Formats: sequence, C-alpha cells, structure tokens
Amino acid sequence: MLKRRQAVTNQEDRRRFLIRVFAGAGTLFLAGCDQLSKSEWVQSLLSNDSRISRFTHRLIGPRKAMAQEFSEADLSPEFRSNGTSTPNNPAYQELAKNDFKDWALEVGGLVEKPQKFTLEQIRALPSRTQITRHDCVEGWSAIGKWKGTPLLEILSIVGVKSNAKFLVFHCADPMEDDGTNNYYESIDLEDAFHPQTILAYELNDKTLPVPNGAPIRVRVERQLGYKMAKYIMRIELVDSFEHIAGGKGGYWEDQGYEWYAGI
Ligand SMILES: Nc1nc2c(c(=O)[nH]1)N[C@H]1C(S)=C(S)[C@@H](COP(=O)(O)O)O[C@H]1N2
Ligand SMILES: [Mo]
Repeated sequence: MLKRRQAVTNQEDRRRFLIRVFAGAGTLFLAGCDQLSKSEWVQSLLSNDSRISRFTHRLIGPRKAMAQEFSEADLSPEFRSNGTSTPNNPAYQELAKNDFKDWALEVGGLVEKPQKFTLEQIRALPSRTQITRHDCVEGWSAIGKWKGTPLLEILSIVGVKSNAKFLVFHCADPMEDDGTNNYYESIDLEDAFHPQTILAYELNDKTLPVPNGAPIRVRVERQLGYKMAKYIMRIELVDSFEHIAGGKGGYWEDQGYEWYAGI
C-alpha cells in the first residue's frame, strides 16, 4: 500500500487541479495556463501553503456555494475504497463485529455540552442525501450517493463555544504498522456548517461498508478526498490544531499536503 506520497507528486496534482479550476472559471488566460503554471512564480505559490487554492476558490465563488449534485444515472458502478480499507485496530474490529452497536461518536473540546452519540441516535436525527463526485489526488474520481446527518445538527446539539475555530476528526485507523499515528483530519466552522457537510452512514442506499469508513465518515463536498475522514471515533472542537500530531491539521497535511483542499 502506498502510504507516503511525495510532495512533488502533490505539486503536480495541485497544478492539474488549478488548471481545472481556472478552466472552470472560463478565464481568458486558459490557453496559456499550462505554461504559466510551470513558471517559478506559480511553483513557489503551490509549494508554500494554501493561499493559492483559497484564492482560486474565492475567484470562482464563495465557499458557501453548493458542490454539484448528480442523478442516479450518473452513479459510478462501484465506489472504490482508498487508503485504509480495514483499520488495523483490534478495538475497532470488535465494534465492527457487533455492527457498531457499541460504538458511539464522542463530540468534545470547545463545546458547551460534550456528549456521545450512538449510531441509532445519529440515524434518528434529520438526514440529507446527496449524489456527489469524489476526487482523489491520486487521479481517480467516483460518483456516489451518500446519506447522513448534517454536521450542523450535531453541532447545534452540543453547542459550539465562541472560541472554537476548527473541527478535528479522530479516526480509528493507525497509519503505522505498529498501531500508532491514527488518521485524522480537520475543517473549519464554515465547512462544518455547510449544508452538504454530512456525517454519512449510508453509501448507495446501503449501510456504509467498512472499506468506505463504517460506521461514519464525513463528506466535505467542496474539498478533495483526503479531507473526507473515515472511521470517525471522536470529533474535537479546537481553536488551533498545532498541538495535534504533526500540527498541520491532518495525516496527509503532516506529509506536506495542503490543509485547504478546495476543488
Ligand atoms: N480514516 C481514513 N480516512 C480517509 C483515508 C484513510 O486512509 N483513512 N483516506 C482518504 C483518501 S486519500 C480518500 S481518496 C478517501 C477514500 O474514500 P473511499 O475509501 O470511500 O474511496 O478517504 C479519505 N479518508
Ligand atoms: Mo485520496
């Protein structure tokens, strides 16, 4: 399994995405875009931080805009799994054996009322169903139908403290063979409150399978695949993620990926 992707590959991918982004905007310099993107100027921006992707995003429209939704006819024949497909974690495997009846999502940190939600409780909350395209930086896409609870529902129950800025998703799957360095991700409150940001428990009308993140994975439809944390065990509201793992806000970010992975 490919665990660490090179920063240089990431840069290539960013460039391809930027070209697509500019193309989508229908800008006049499209023809010269490939040339331009190879220039040192763009390279330096690409390798630095998320400024360029935030900038291109703003150029096209506010982040509040909805991601494109598709119809049943557009569904991919199969929604593949990527990254972890079975968490190498005995505690998780025990929970899976019992169809996650003993699993509960912990929501804590900078919230008024920290609490746990069982799968049953989450399923009883209002839900949203959406057919969207998932884009992975490795160069594949798939269209899937997701059903889940808008994160907004959960956040309105726990109450977000005024100093909270980000949500951190702590996952069950260790990224090292010795069982350490669990996958994690983070998003800001703007994305957390977005109507298409859901904690998905169904994929293509079926209970979310383990390879796709059972029992719960997040969908953040305006960002790339690696932001869509699977196997979520705990959501922590924080004012900064600098103290968590490598300090960059996610497993892949700690390896050099952009924190804001706007499509
Ligand atoms: N916990 C966890 N979440 C994860 C990953 C992972 O390895 N572990 N991989 C990410 C990447 S790179 C992608 S493209 C998607 C893949 O989702 P899928 O397995 O449903 O296709 O999950 C993302 N979320
Ligand atoms: Mo990915």
